[in-house]
Amino acid sequence: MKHRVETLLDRLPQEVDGALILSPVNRFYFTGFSSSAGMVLITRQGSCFYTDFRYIEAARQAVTSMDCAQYHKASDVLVDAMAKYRVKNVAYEGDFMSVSQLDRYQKVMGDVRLGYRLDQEVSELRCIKSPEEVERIEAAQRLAEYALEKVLDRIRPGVTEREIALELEFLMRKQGAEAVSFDTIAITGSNTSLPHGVPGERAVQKGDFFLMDFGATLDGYHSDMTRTVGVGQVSSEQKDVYQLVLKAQLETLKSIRAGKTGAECDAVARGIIEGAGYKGCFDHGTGHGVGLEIHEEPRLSPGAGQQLHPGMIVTVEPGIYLAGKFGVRIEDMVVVTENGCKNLTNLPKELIEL
Ligand SMILES: [Mn+2]
Repeated sequence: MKHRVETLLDRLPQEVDGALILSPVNRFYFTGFSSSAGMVLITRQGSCFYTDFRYIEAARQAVTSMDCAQYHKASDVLVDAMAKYRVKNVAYEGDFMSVSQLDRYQKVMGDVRLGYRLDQEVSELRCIKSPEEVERIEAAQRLAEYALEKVLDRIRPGVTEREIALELEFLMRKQGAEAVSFDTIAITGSNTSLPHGVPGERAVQKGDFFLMDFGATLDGYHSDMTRTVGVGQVSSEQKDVYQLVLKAQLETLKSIRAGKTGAECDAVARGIIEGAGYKGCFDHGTGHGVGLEIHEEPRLSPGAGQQLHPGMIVTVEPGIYLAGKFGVRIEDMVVVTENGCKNLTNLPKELIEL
């Protein structure tokens, strides 16, 4: 955590004396402590985590990277804090603060200027994962895989989407997940053509696809995977589409390595899918970063000019969606290395016909 604080300070322009961190996810990133209320002040003269009565005792035990102090309201301590750490120009999270919140803080702080947006610097820090962060994400992924392997036995004609979604969530939580990464997608039949379909009362039928996109959260870190399976024998059209998505996914995985841009990797999947005549049937990005948030930098999408670096974790999740018929998506999570990538997803991807 100390290293993160120092790296952020190194990256901020010289004329900025400190950083005011208010978002829960970035507070957790810099302190390792999770709370619904708090404020992190990082400065060149020292750093402090401020929180209220509900959290202060736990924070004092958990936060080792900086001082801790109690407040009733953040606005009560802002002026003194800025004076104590001799801050005149403080960076803030432009992506997080609302216009009215920024206004309110600026009024309270008087002469101290909220003069620099630090979103870029924090995002660049967060998207390179330390070995410990990779381990946590892998551990979260193992929980999701455990759930999927168990739930495959339950997917049979008659069972509903909601039942499978709940079962996946129950199994992940029972195995130790602190939460699900996002609203579980477990859909079947023609619903599978909805990339973010919502599980409902629809029942599984023979010959349909069943698509599951889900993940677990562990120690604050997320996992993300998608598998599409056949319920009994599927049609030759379904098979062909599945094989094409799998090919796009495998080729994109092969293309990933440090130095490539997100757009270059995205173009591999898009080229294969559109080249086979499915233009317009794959209109979301090929992948995204995963970490303390389920969707974060970097992106694998058209126009994503950012280069990949070792330690970045991204998903690779091409799909083909045929409205009113069916859809297929296959998603793994990988960590970028110097010469390629390491797949953090262990489950097979060959078409399963249950
Ligand atoms: Mn995803």
